[in-house]
Amino acid sequence: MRSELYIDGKWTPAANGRTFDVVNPATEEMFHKIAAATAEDVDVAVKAARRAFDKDGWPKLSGAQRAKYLRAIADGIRARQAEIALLEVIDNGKPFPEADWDIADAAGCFDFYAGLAEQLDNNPEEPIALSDGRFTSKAVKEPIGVAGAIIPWNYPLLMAAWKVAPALAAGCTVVLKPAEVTSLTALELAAIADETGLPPGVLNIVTGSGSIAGQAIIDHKGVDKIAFTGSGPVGSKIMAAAARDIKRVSLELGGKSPFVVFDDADIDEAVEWIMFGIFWNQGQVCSATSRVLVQEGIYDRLVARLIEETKKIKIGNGLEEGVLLGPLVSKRQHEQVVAAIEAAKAAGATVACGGMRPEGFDKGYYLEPTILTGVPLDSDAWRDEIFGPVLCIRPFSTEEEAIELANDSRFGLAAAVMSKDDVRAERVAAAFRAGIVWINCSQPTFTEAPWGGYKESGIGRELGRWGLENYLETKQITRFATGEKWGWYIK
Ligand code: TAP
Repeated sequence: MRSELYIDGKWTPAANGRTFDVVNPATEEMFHKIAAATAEDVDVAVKAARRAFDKDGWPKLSGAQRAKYLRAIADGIRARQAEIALLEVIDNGKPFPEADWDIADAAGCFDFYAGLAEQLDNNPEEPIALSDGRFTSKAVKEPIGVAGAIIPWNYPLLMAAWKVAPALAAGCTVVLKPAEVTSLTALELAAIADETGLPPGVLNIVTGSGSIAGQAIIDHKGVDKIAFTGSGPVGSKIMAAAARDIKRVSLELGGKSPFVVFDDADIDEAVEWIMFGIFWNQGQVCSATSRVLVQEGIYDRLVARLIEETKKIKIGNGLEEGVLLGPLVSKRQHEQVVAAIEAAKAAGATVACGGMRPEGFDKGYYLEPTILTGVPLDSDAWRDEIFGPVLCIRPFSTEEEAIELANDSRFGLAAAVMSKDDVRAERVAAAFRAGIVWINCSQPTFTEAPWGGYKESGIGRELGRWGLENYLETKQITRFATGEKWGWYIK
């Protein structure tokens, strides 16, 4: 396990020698210490990234040359997939099969952006037709510069991949800060990148707290772009900080995503996707479909079936065979989710299932998968992100009412609809005010497709070609034909 910062191709302790503890959420045991970067460390990292961008030539490499590094990183991740997945489990708490899936996905993300880096070589410029024939013009794409990436703890390596892969593909250099509670696998990414011979300064990993290391990144004048995934309040702070020197910003924030189930849906299929939409990754998913709306005709039967299946979920240490729900990531997150359930009860909601620390789990940040009914529409439980395995479910009667309830949110990250009537499903999908819409499913995520939210769920899109655009500037180059005369001052 790595414990030092990775800056300018070297492993180094924090400037003041400070560290923070790494705790296994399944056992509450502290098992490691990692360097806590200071603002001084961030400054060294940003200067290394600047030099790698401005002088050492990373952006001048062809896309194909950068793609070679990205593919080598993908291979390096895959070669150590099980070992890295294990680190993710003891750091984050998620069940091993989910961690294994994430790590494979992270490798796939590097491969995907390697492909897009190569395509940059084929499409270096776009000719532009102008109204004045004496001029010719073209638009070219260029990397933005130094990207500061700040990521959360719910998909530690995968979130790192979503930022680092497109940034490097575009020709940017990166200073990445992982979440303090889950820094282990980002450091392994640095080790793998280092083994590929990635030039010093191209990728720098600064572990540490948001208030010190994160703040130093967003305040640094040498950073051209901030790419952030996390909570709304920190997203707001980042936009405000970025505004001071007009840094580019992309934000992927939270959600309170609806899942509308019509009464022609198959109940078992609906229950399967509802459960996947809220219990996968312990519900610590920005796009979790945490507000479920079920048409009256099947509401009672569906809720009964959902409770029956939810009670069967095997809870436990993510390393145990067959576990489908691990502990929440941290003591703080556990306390927040428990407090949200208590507030929902106080507001009049009924706990139809779960809501407690599971029996036999005295240690670890465990919580039963929870279903709340009768949740008032104006309560925090219905309106705010809980970020835990807590589902709010309520009935609706008409399509119009379902759309109105679904869209009545300050968020707009994702939404899902289930119906056997394809025309209706498409109509509802079109009516949702959300950046990601699933029909007859919830959560499947593909590296090729755009990811991001409407309203307070963020700005910009990650993944796919949109993810690459996040790290590119557009430059116009216009030429006045030799031999032509302008004739404004000199006739
Ligand atoms: P945040 O505080 O938003 O943390 C996300 C990242 O931002 C972490 O790396 C964090 O560092 C960093 N950060 C915090 N303050 C910062 C600052 N002033 N400047 C720069 N970076 C800063 O989220 P959290 O505390 O982990 O979770 C709180 C809530 O946010 C959750 O309950 C959940 O509702 C939501 N959340 C949403 C998402 C997604 S994917 N939308 C992901 C995680 C959490 P440290 O970890 O070191 O503090």
